[in-house]
Amino acid sequence: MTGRRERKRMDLADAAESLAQARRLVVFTGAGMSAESGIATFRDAGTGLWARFDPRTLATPEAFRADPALVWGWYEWRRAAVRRAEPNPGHLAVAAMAARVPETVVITQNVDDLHERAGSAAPVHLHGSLFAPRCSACAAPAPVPDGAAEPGEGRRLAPPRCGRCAAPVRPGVVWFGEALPERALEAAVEAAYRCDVLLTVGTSGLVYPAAEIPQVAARRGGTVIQVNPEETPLDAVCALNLRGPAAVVLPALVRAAWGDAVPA
Ligand code: BJW
Ligand code: ZN
Repeated sequence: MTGRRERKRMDLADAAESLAQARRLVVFTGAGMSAESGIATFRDAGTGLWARFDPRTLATPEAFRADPALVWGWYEWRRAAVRRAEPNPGHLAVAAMAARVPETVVITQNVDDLHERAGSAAPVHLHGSLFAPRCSACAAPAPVPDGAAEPGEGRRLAPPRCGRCAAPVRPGVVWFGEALPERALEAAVEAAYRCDVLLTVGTSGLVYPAAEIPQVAARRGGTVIQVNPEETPLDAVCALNLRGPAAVVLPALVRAAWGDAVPA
């Protein structure tokens, strides 16, 4: 009989073999990717943002219209936390994969910049970015505030005004009920369509259309491998489920695939 530990080791070896042979790789990430950098996820019990804050009053266009200072203050607080955070060994492992697989596309639902800071040059940001504020009326890009006026948790802060039309500036993220950025979604679907391996990391797979991306890869015959300490609805489309934290499993995967260390 195969013990659980032995099964886990074999799954890692199988995943590493797929990775080492991949010519076109997609790494699809969610909030769990940045959890070990100290950035809260959304839906983890107790620690997730949605356990402490109501998404209806913070992450919808209606919420911003009703109380722009509440919403802007919340996102300024979160951007400050991201600025203080550092990429974790999982982010570094993703960059290391891109250096080894001929064609790698990193697709993230995260609004932080930790993939970029770890060396993944141009991740596709499906849900926008904390570092791309824009006008809520004319969509003109607005400067990223320097963070000097960092509000505390839950504190209101009036948003700056657009330099072109004076309407309030909004966070450059995708709220519930809003369309995803067209070019990002197209690039993500195309990469999923073409890849031979898709690694889905740290996402609950509950938010659509992003959750379609691993499903597209699976339907097209790509090998989908999941890294997550918990079960998710994506288990069903995954050939291999590596249960564990991203900052541990991803470096182990790189070592098993290419036999060299990930720069720490
Ligand atoms: C670890 C770990 C470790 C922990 N290592 N792993 C019913 C059915 C289907 C769809 C809908 C529906 N009703 C409404 C919808 C649509 C809606 C939706 O999907 N809702 C569902 C929640 C039901 N979707 C939308 O509204 C989207 N837009 C849309 O559909 O537009 C249609 C349209 C078309 C044309 C014109 C107009 C409209 C937009 C969705 C936007 C999502 N926005 C957010 C906020 C972004 C800004 C911000 O940061 O504030 O995006 S919500 C939030 O969820 C955020 C995330 O990117 C997203 C996904 O979350 P993620 O990353 O998966 O995190 P968690 O917390 O859920 O999971 C963390 C995982 O990590 C867990 O599995 C842990 O186990 C794991 N983990 N530690 C590895 N160390
Ligand atoms: Zn404007």
